[in-house]
Amino acid sequence: PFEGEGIGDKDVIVQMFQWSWDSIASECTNFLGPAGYGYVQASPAQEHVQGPQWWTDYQPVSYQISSKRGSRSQYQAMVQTCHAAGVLVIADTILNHMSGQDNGGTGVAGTQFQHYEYPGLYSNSDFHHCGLEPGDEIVDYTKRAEVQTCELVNLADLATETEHVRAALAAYGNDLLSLGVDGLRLDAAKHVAAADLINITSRFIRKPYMTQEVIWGQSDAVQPGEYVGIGNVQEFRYTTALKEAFSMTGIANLKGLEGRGWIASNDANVFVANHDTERNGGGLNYKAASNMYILATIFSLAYPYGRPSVLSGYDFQNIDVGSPNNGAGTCSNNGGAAGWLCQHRWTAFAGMVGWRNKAGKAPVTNWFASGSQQIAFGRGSVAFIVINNADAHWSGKFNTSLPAGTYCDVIHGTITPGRCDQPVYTIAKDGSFEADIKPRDALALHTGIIGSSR
Ligand code: LM2
Ligand code: CA
Repeated sequence: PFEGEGIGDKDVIVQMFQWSWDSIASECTNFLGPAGYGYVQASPAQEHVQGPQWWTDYQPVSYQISSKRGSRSQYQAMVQTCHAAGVLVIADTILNHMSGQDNGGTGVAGTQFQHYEYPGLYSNSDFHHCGLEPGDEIVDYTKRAEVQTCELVNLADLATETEHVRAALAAYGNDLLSLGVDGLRLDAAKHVAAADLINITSRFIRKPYMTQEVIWGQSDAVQPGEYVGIGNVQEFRYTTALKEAFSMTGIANLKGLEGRGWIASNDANVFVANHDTERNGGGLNYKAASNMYILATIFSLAYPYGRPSVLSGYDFQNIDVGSPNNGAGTCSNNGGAAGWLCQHRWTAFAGMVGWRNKAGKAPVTNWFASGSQQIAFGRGSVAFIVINNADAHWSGKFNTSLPAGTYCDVIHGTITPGRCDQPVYTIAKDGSFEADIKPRDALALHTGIIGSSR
């Protein structure tokens, strides 16, 4: 458990990729809080290298809270505003490395740096110089020392086993915690020895929610299970499995995600896409054909495995391009605007956040599959979902454990609390209902939104 855990039952994280602090604050008030999102994950907050690309944020040059997304005071105001809206804040933190630019430069807050020299903070001996590969670059993931002490894409690799570095990283985390941050994403956690992370995080002034990026690889020396106990571990096998199931092998085989040797549900953080996988093909992304990205996200919110993250990003043609609209996130009613996608507002996604909050810890009930691409299941007697990932209609009678009554389909109906537009389904006394689900579509009912108000 971490402090703040248990505030309501809201466990969904939304990653507001590259949104400015001011725009996240507004969105907490205007949408994220009312929709029931539990956490907002913001882009890295510390000073970083200059440049138009999004990934400048992952090259720290100092731990001043000052980035392309806004100032320290704007960051603090975002945390306060989100808290007032009932949304906790997760900071993306980079403990593994500093910048990767061989020639040095000036950071976005004015800090002058060289590769391996960050005045007043780190100098050459605070970095690993692994000597195992040309340019000290990580190439062989079967070698533990190489993965953890060589360089990830030339990024100066911190000597996280040393007292000076540990103290500096703990101070960076504690500064964020002092601003009211509730959780931390530990970027590139796999590249830092678990023992080093245990030492650093044990110095925190309180225990935040933590989610660690440990990308699984079949023959990798460093395995995700090593990081359980420090905090949640991101289960990338889930991301791959959903991509394969929805695009090829069929979603009927998604039943029972524990017992596959993955991270246990309580320790896992899962997603259909993050900012890396939506660019590198490691998972589905918003460009996927046949509604697969939407259906996969609906599944991730419905199924009780791991803590789900929903990515909210922007339309891109080129994988390096930075955020649109000068970083100011902007949405329309139930969609994006000014280049932003605003996935968090999509009717199906926002409706499923409410569905998941209602389902809580209730177990899977009434699982039913028709062929390999059509599934339906309930969560206890409070929620029921039908996902049709086939190119044909799925019509017939569905058996649920829901009480008799009329229910709103939160996949298509608007999410104004307590109100339902359309369509409405009637559950009979025996728990059954009739429906016709269109190809590559879904239907979701729960007891939090009953009946029709018009
Ligand atoms: C992560 N997790 O482990 C982030 O999720 C991922 O987005 C980061 O890569 C990576 N680790 C380092 O924090 C991104 C981006 C890279 C980019 C780095 C550093 O995907 O392309 O690398 O951030 O900004 C860029 C250049 C690369 C260059 C490097 C250093 O693309 O060619 O390497 O900067 O100058 C020579
Ligand atoms: Ca390292």
